[in-house]
Amino acid sequence: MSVVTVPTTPFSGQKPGTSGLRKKVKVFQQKNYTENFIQATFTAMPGGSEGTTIVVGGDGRFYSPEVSQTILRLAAGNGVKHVVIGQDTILSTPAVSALVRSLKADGAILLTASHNPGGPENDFGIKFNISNGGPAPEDVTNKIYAVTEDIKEYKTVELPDLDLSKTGEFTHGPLKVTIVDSVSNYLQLLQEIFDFDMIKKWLHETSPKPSVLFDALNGVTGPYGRAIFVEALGLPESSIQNCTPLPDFGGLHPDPNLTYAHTLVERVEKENIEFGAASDGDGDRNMIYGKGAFVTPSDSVAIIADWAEEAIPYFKGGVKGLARSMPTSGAIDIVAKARGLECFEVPTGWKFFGNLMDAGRLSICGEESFGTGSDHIREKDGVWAVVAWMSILAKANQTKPGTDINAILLAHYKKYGRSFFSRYDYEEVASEGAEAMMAHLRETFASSSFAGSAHKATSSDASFTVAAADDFAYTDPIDGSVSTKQGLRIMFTDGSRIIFRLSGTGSSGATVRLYVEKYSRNEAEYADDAQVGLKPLIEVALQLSKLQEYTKRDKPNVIT
Ligand code: VG1
Ligand code: CO
Repeated sequence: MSVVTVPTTPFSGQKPGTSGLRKKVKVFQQKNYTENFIQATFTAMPGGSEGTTIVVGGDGRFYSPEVSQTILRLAAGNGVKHVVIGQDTILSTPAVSALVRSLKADGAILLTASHNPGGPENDFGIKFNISNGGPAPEDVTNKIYAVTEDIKEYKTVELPDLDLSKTGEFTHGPLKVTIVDSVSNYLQLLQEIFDFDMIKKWLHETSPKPSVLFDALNGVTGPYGRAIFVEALGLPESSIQNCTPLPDFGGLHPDPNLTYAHTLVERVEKENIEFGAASDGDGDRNMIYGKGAFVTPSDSVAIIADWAEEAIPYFKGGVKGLARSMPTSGAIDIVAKARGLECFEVPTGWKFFGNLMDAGRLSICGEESFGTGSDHIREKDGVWAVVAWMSILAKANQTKPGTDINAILLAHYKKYGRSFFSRYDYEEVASEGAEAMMAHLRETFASSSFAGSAHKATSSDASFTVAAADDFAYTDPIDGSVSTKQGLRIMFTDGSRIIFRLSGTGSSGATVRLYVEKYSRNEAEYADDAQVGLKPLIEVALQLSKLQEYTKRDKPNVIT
């Protein structure tokens, strides 16, 4: 079977965003659209695609079966030697990262739009990961984009569809294809990281037994949830829900937060469930929610970092360093300081953590967007975070039986203070309005009188004085690469912050993200609702940005 060169013409806008190329399914279905992007990925692969081994997986969303076959054909056309692919293409994003690392593969292609809804009318996505198992850094994604801009042909081998439903080794034209079980490699990794026996003791030998509910939101983590919670930890079938991956996620928006994972929240509250958790479409996000206790992701990573050495065998030898994305609250910085660890602040997107991990300077990190993880792989890892929290509870219960999520949170606040944090998302606003608002803020920042100016809330006497304002830029401490325009931030003299960013994961229009943070050492406030404490700051943010005027929106779509 010979390689065929097919002429094509470029499509505009094939620029990977925060986490790959995400567009409506209909956009990917255009003739040659997907082929162009995959060809550009092979062309831009560091070291080239000839003779390589690549991993292919995804969340099983609509259009994945077709694109999997396209990838096999173009991989053959581009001289790839070996493709390792999940059964029915199902592999969570963390499982792909783990496989790349354990097989020492040269890279991976992930078919996912993460937490974005799926189905013929919704989103599809393609993401390239490099040989460390992490998302391609900006120099690679920029190269992919540059290739798509003047692509003239793609290389393919006219192969029939390969049946991906059975595991095993196959010869497919010039390719060796290994179809792997979706779960086993990843499950083995988690069993090496955590003390499953300790968790089992807590689950089965505490009286009364703590109840658990895991919700996969019909995304990719269903089979992982069943293997871990039901089969390995011996929990009843009723402790998992929505655990069959569906191409359209059963119509759900597979994003684990209080808005989209509300059936989990309702069951936890109604059935007095101690430990609830959810993950997103591709399995890299997580939400931890116990009865009356929502753990904000910024607190979650700080608490995991604080407990890691004690509760998780993987970290027994010590934690190397900590990190967070810029908008994430400073709760983890406080833990780092107390423990004498380095702490890094990187731009939004998991790709920025990879170099630090590869250099041995980072063990645990997180993003406010329900992303938590460690250097066991190079992606954030939803199920890992859930098992990390179970480990913390199991450990805490050894010395203090009855410790629940709320108790862990309050103990943490008492020790370190509380960082109140919230994010407002204004989705699908007109791009021009969103850009104009950002331009207005940049102009405001440029004025010499902005630093030092005081801003009063509308509904109270609270007032905030600007200490500094900037457009966040990051220089990677390992390779020196510079990323600019990563979010507009205003720091106030009391340590509070307001940040504005435009999302890089949407598939149409613009999404404005507004992040607010306020730190408190006042014990009387620790149990407060974050929305109440942050209200004055949000009012100031809306005034300063003129958000309502520019976006014509008086309410966010989602508050987290
Ligand atoms: C969002 C989050 C970011 C996260 C990214 C990918 O990006 O804010 O923290 O890394 O999604 O997550 P943005 O540019 O839309 O703000 V996932 O679960 O989509 O891979
Ligand atoms: Co995701």
